[in-house]
Amino acid sequence: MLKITSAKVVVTCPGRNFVTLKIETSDGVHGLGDATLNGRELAVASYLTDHVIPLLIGRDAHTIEDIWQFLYRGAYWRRGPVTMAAIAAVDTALWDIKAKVAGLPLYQLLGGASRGGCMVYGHANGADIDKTIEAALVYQAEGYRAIRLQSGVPGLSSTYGVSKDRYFYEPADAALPTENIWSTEKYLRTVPELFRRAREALGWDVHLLHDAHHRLTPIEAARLGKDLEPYRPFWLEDAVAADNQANFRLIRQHTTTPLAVGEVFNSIWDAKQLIEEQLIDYIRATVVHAGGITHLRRIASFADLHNVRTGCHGATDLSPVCMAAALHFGLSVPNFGVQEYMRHTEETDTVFPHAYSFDRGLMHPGDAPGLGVDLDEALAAQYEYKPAYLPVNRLEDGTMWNW
Ligand code: GCO
Ligand code: MG
Repeated sequence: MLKITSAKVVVTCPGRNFVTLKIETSDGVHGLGDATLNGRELAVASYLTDHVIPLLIGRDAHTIEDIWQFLYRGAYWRRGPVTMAAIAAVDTALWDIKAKVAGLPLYQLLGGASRGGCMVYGHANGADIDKTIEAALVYQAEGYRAIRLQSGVPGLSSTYGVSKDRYFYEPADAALPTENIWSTEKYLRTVPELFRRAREALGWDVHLLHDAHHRLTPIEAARLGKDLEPYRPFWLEDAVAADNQANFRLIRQHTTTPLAVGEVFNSIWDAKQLIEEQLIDYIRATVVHAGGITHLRRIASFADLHNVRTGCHGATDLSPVCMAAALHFGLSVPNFGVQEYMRHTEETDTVFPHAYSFDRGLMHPGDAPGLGVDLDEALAAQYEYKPAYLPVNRLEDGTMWNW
């Protein structure tokens, strides 16, 4: 038996907030799990410290599935982003430990590599179409095979996906939520033109993606999907909120543009109808927000039966610990689609030294035993937690809308 002897939560803010669980064992081997929930970080930190860590001490670190079931069924209050991020952190840390004990990179325990690397997409954005294309050309020159395009919308002073910095996009930018103004009409006039111009400038050999960030109604999303068809997008992401999974039926009936959704999903049940009815093409659920590697594998296996491929969320609010886990998972899973990759800042990368790397549009988790990521605790302690919220959206008449 490999006893869990201690566990602790480290909250650090090297440019942005991260919550990390560290589990230690009787053999001196430790494991890490990401528990970051953007804008609600301390809720997960408390859930872990006050309600989960006391349950872990003395358990066998090798019994990953049993501990997952214990934390899921044993909470009685199932699911939800806070609970599932906490379970994910435990699960990821335990996989890290198991792989370190085996002396193997985690992907070897998940069945081994199914491909040479994971195709990733980068984020090209700009205040207008010209600037977005300019940014996309830089990504293309760097070897990216897939690029997400987001552009400012004429008449709107700010919108989702458009960054103040050329390379780093950080939407959780204020101690209280910033208010953005949204107009679907203005937005729907801009995106097809963005894609037309992008195909002209970038050609047809690169995959182009777009995120509508939950702002459309199903019929509006159907129209956008149709308008984008001539430019063959890789996917249209989060066209509508999926609280009601049946929303996607209407979109599906009208367009062949591939659909991706699920970065906010925390369980297989959030995606059951979407997958079973083949209403989507890519599932965006990721390690930290969907119950860890154990649960994400279950979602991916179910998706595989229905021709749905993975497209894990990989924004900057997911720490390098999650990124590493996602790459081990992505390298091994048969129905891998693409992995999102938003570069972390240098400060973040130094707090979390890691073995994963980027080469000509593909990422590899590296061959260090375990996840191949560590946490420099002394450095982490120098970056104190800073409250930060994601923005909110209002329509031009003041009505609250989805951000
Ligand atoms: C994406 C996402 C992010 C989210 C962010 C919220 O596709 O990468 O939509 O940009 O907005 O992760 O915390
Ligand atoms: Mg998104």
